[in-house]
Amino acid sequence: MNKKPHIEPYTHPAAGWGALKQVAVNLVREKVAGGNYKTLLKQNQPDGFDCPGCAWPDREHASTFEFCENGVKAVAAEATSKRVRPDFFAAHSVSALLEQSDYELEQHGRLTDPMVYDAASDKYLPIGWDDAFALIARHLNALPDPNHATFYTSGRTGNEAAFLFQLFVRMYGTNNFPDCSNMCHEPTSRGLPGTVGIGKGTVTLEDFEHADTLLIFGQNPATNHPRMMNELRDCARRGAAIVSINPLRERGLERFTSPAHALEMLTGSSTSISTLFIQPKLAGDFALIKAMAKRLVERDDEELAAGRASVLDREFIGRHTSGYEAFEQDLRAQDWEQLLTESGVPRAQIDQLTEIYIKGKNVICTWGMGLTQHKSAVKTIQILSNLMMMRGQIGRLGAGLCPVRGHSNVQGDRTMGIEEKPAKAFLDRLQKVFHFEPPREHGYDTVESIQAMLDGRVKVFFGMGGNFAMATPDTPLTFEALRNCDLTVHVTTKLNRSHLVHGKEALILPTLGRTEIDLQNGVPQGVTVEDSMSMVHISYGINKPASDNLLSETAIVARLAHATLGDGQLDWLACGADYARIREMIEQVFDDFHDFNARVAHAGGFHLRVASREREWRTASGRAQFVPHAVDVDTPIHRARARYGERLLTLMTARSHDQYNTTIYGMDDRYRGVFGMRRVVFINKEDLAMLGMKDGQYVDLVSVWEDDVTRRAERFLLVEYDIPRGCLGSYFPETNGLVPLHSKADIAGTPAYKSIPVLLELNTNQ
Ligand SMILES: Nc1nc2c(c(=O)[nH]1)N[C@H]1C(S)=C(S)[C@@H](COP(=O)(O)OP(=O)(O)OC[C@H]3O[C@@H](n4cnc5c(=O)[nH]c(N)nc54)[C@H](O)[C@@H]3O)O[C@H]1N2
Ligand SMILES: Nc1nc2c(c(=O)[nH]1)N[C@H]1C(S)=C(S)[C@@H](COP(=O)(O)OP(=O)(O)OC[C@H]3O[C@@H](n4cnc5c(=O)[nH]c(N)nc54)[C@H](O)[C@@H]3O)O[C@H]1N2
Ligand SMILES: [Mo]
Repeated sequence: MNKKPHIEPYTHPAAGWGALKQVAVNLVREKVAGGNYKTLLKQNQPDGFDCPGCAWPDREHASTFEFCENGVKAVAAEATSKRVRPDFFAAHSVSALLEQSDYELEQHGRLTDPMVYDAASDKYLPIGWDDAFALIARHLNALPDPNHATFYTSGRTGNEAAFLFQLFVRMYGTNNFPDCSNMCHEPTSRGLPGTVGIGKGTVTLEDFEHADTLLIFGQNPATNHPRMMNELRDCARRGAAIVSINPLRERGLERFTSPAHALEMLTGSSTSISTLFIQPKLAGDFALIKAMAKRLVERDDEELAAGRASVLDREFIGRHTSGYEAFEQDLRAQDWEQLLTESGVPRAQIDQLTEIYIKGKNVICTWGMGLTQHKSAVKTIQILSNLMMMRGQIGRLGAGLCPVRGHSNVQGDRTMGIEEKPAKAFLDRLQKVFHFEPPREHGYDTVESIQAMLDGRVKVFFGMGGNFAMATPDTPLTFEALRNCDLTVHVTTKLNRSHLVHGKEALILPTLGRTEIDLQNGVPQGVTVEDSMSMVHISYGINKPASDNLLSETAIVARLAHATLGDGQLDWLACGADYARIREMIEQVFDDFHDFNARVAHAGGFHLRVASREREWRTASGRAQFVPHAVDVDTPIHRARARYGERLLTLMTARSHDQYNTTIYGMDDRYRGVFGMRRVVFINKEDLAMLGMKDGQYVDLVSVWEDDVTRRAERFLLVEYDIPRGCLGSYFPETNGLVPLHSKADIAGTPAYKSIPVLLELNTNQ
């Protein structure tokens, strides 16, 4: 395991034995307590717990191997036998801990007790739970305006805790709900309502069984959603056309051996996944999709002129949509040259891709962070849904839109009201059910919260999970923002840097993970989650909690609300003692959750109705909406390139195979052939030549922005890679300091983590 860092191109199919070997490695490394191996067999089973890994749904009758390598890592990380106890903090000052890497910090294990920061000794000291809640309540109640506090949520929080959290925060008086979604699929959530009326995907797993064509945009499922690979494999075996659209030739999207299929493992056979691999420039997807739409119109003209059937679904367009004519006019007026330049995809490939799309009777398009973390992300998602609407590929069996979410309950948290721009109808309902006046003005999202902390407009930061300091952009500025607070609080399972970059006063509140038994008054409680395809199910932990002094997230919210607001409006402690009570409250607020307790008791849970899936369009016009958009040709990247010429490159930051967001499990990125290191930057061969640099040299990455700040990330190894010219790839969070706080997606505010204009400077300490 401790081989020297090296690059070694991966030539095997993704998953397979390599993945199973990693499973064993993780169990050993985490010293998972003996009994806990059974944890893995209960993962994503009808009577087990929901995997905290990702938001991909589960087959109802999952095989016992319906866990995946990276799910195992997530579970093993939680089930570790290592502990961070008060004596650990007694031995390490905060300044000393700050010297450790993110990897080291997480490796110390599970937090066992609530801790409070002591400025005199620069150490965290134990504190009782009641005292911790009293401290937070004192701060919150002393603020002149509830908007001076901000409440972050990372997407692992279950529905019950999330619902109670938003209710507490709104009763307290603010809509300041930054969340990980702001950094993730926000452009999906903001883009889709404008076209199909609702910001969620329209497919279920059943649709994958009927699809004959899949378009996979900007996603690396072999690493980030390994269970999706089984779906892709089955589609490929059935002869479906699968096209990957990704600047990097991701190995997992080429060939795959399923660890869930014993025969494949034994015979060493694998399935070829992608029929076609299209490599646009970074952020070139908008132009590419627009080019497909334009080509579709041209092809339609040709077919009609030849007396053949239209390649558009004119019936769907006529009956279900609005705005098609203006959209088509815009496509006709669009200059081809611009589309080719901006997408970086040759005309022949665009034609080929469009033919595949036309041939598809049932097309599903999926997308991940490759589409959302760019300036023009909202437009991109809108034009993608418009492309699908042109052929009626939404709202019928085997076809539709499939945004692939990240955190296991990020979609559910949003459904529950973790939303800084809540809908009026939702607030009206809260008001009616709970008899209080909810705040109406929009709150701060993630980037706005950072700015508000910097400006002193926010003085209290409360984090329900996550690693705010490292996941967000402009790292030094974010650190300054957190340090500017009077109080920072983190509800968390493990130690991370956010706990060390703290306000004047600070608390660490340790919580149960989803794999652990959650007893309230001696009764085991389940928590519900909603996956990426709107399936809601209940999850019961099966492991003994990491410490006797942990509280569940729900109990933490209940006791904090009790301490801050008292019981005048709601009996908070009673809610925290029986989660079924919270589910009853949820069903009063959301019609879709009727009979919640009864329906969720059914194995496999239930599907939340997604109106667009049934061709009910909740848009202003009541129809699915075509929205013409121009190609952006004056973005910060364009302007930087005008200034620096071809030396200016665009950097994207993605996940390695050995990390869960800011949690680094190990130093390898197996499928991309990187071993024992993370500070690498993938670069095209011709760009190396153009810069006069060589594979194996070290460089500093310097981002270019329209302010006077120098943002630099030092000493990255150049790795020649199959990536388009002008594009670079690296990992997050090492590179987050390069992302300017105000470089973000229009409308959605998502940091443009995959569009960073950078220059490379040789690092002379070779
Ligand atoms: N094991 C593991 N699982 C995870 C996570 C994890 O960290 N580890 N994170 C979870 C979370 S929160 C999320 S959001 C998901 C993320 O899952 P993904 O959406 O797969 O996220 P990324 O690793 O950021 O990689 C995105 C892919 O987009 C490609 N890409 C980059 N820029 C562009 C572009 O401009 N156009 C196109 N077409 N492609 C581009 C990259 O090459 C990469 O293959 O995974 C979830 N699951
Ligand atoms: N440069 C760059 N930056 C990015 C991205 C990128 O692609 N590039 N991706 C963005 C995306 S998509 C996302 S979603 C964000 C992720 O941002 P976050 O959600 O804030 O970060 P995570 O790394 O997932 O959080 C990990 C921490 O969560 C805590 N934790 C784990 N399980 C639990 C639990 O059950 N309960 C509680 N309370 N805490 C728990 C642990 O302490 C762990 O340290 O990062 C974003 N940042
Ligand atoms: Mo995410």
